[in-house]
Amino acid sequence: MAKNSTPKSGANSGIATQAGNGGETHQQAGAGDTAVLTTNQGMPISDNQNQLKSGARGPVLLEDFVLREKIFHFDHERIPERIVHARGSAAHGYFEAYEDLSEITRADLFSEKGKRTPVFTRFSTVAGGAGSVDTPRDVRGFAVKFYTQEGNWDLVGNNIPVFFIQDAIKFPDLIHAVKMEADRGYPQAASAHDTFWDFVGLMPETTHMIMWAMSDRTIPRTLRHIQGFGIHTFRLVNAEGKSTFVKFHWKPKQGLGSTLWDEAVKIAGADPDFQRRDLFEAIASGDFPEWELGIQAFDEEFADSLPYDVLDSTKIIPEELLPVRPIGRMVLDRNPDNFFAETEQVAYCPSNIVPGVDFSNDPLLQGRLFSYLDTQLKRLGSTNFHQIPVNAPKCPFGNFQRDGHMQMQVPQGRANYEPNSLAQAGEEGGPRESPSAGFTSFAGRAEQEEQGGKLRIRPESFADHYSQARMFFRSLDPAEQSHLASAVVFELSKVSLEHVRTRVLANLVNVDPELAARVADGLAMPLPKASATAAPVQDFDVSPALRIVRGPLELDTLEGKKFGILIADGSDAAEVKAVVAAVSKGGGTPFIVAPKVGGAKLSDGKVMAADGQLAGSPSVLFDAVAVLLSEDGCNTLLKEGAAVQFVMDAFGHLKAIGHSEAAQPLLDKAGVEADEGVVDAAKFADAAVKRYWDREPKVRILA
Ligand code: HDD
Repeated sequence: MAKNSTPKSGANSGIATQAGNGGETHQQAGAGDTAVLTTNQGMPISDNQNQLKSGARGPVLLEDFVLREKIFHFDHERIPERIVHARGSAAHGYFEAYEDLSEITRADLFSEKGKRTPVFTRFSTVAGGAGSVDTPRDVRGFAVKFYTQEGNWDLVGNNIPVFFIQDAIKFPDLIHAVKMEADRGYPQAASAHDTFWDFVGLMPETTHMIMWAMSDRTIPRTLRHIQGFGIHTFRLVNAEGKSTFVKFHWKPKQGLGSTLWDEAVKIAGADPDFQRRDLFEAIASGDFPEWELGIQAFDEEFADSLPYDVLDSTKIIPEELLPVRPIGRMVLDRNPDNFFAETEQVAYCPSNIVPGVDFSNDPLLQGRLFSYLDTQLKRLGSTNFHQIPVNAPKCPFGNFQRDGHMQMQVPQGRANYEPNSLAQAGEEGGPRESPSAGFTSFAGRAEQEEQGGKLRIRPESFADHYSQARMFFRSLDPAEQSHLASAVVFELSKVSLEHVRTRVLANLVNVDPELAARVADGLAMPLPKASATAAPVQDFDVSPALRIVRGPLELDTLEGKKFGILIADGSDAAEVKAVVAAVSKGGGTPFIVAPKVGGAKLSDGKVMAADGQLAGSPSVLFDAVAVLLSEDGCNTLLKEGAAVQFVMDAFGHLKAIGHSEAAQPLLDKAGVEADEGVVDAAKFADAAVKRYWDREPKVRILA
């Protein structure tokens, strides 16, 4: 063994300084800066490369406090990940009110037209761990922290307007059932397994949400293309104390978009961080995603007129029945500076509300009001988690709560109790309650108290589990209905317990006999009789607003989308440039793919650099592709599986394919058939604005 050398190093990497309480944290020095590397005690470090040893090749000394501090800190870097929604991506931004809403709420963020309130928004998957992939079939969390001038308001919703269960006491059962099975520790981030469907079959209240979960909603194209919902009925309360029921809706200005299942599975392999990367890159490039906040506002009389209970989180109020009124917009315009400090440590609590917002008696919401605060203590380790910059209010705040682990504030004086009369002695007396400006809970209706007594019951008005599931299924576009039926077949095919499959089928008969028959056929199982229902199933009017495919939020646009342009040596320079220009002009992002990342030599003799190598840039990463090859280039790529797959997947995923004439043999080899989505390179930008749903029966057998 060669003798160790003992190089000396003066490398300084950087130090972090933190502003005062509630301030923001900034990295102040990078490689090459002159700031001196120090220990956490501020002592300058002379050598960050070598431990302190007894002799050049001897053992390490316990005395090496520099080493011990560094390793000690490293050993404790991880904190418990969220039990649900562990994998998330977030961004800063602002909310801007469209109008003065003081008629229905005294909340300060809605008090005047144009008023801006900072936000921090975190999107997440639910079931997978923090290191799981971005594209499993799963609900997406949509949590917004509004830093209002009267405190933080957390609207902690999902991309689906209903929930699996009606009462919070079932949440641990639901989550245990969907997460990895207890003995084997798999499957990760997947609902396609025995225990989840066992729970679903036995809990018919999950049926409406199951329809959404098996629809294309749970395989979104990007996080920028999802809708958000507050789900529960909340209250907005004005200065006179008048309450209005509301449901909150976030509509993406980018439009709604989904993937196909085969595509989502392949993205997971090609880029496990696909959605995180997309959000980060879009914001970094100045393409700021935006959502419109809307409310469905209604009174008790309207609520009483509905054939379902507005306190039941498994129900929606169709937009056709009660339109969504836009009240503002959210723009996400800044990536976090540090993933851990912000995205990981952000602590949302549905119990964080502000004057002008209040809860309803929804039993799911009521349980959440306890759970989140409790969970933050376990995750962040201290009751002072509200002092972490991303969690701290941006308005002044103060009270007589003191001490605790990791207290960052340094309160002055003796006033740590109230009432006190220290001010009379010229000392600081501390803050006082404000009966006029402070939050007061909405008093509620007399009848609600009359229903009193301590009861563990599910109200009769929560009994219908199928009518809205039926409405949802029948509202979808036929393409989406096929995807949904196929998703149920896929998931149930992974269920090994036959009686579980049969029970789910029996529940599906109540939703829609034809859907149940399609699923039974897909499983090659007999169709059982309908299961018993607790309430008659009703035929509600369909709600076209619920569609993604050919629905009101599906936008035919290049904006905010990414397009893969496959080139190779000899590709026509003018043609490549024209396609790049057309895509860019429409607001899309062109991404050059070539066999080698250094690029390809085009017909004009110049090398065009690639954004990605073909093997690492499959077409699943793009919204549409252009294949611009010379005859020679095409001949070479005919022997490259990745090139054939690039085209084959684009076609199979119903994407537009623009191509040079010479690329035709590659298209033929990939099994591409002519249709309106397969076009000459010159027409690519026009064709690339959408997917070609009508192509699907040619490429896939669906249930
Ligand atoms: Fe929850 C996290 C959304 C019901 C208990 N939930 C969490 C997050 C979202 C939701 C988006 C992640 C927030 C973040 O980005 O940090 N949860 C919902 C929605 C629900 C819902 C839309 C129903 C309408 N949740 C729900 C119930 C309970 C919880 C009924 C417990 C009784 N949820 C939690 C939790 C989590 C959480 C365990 C995990 C980490 C955290 O809170 O901060 O407390």
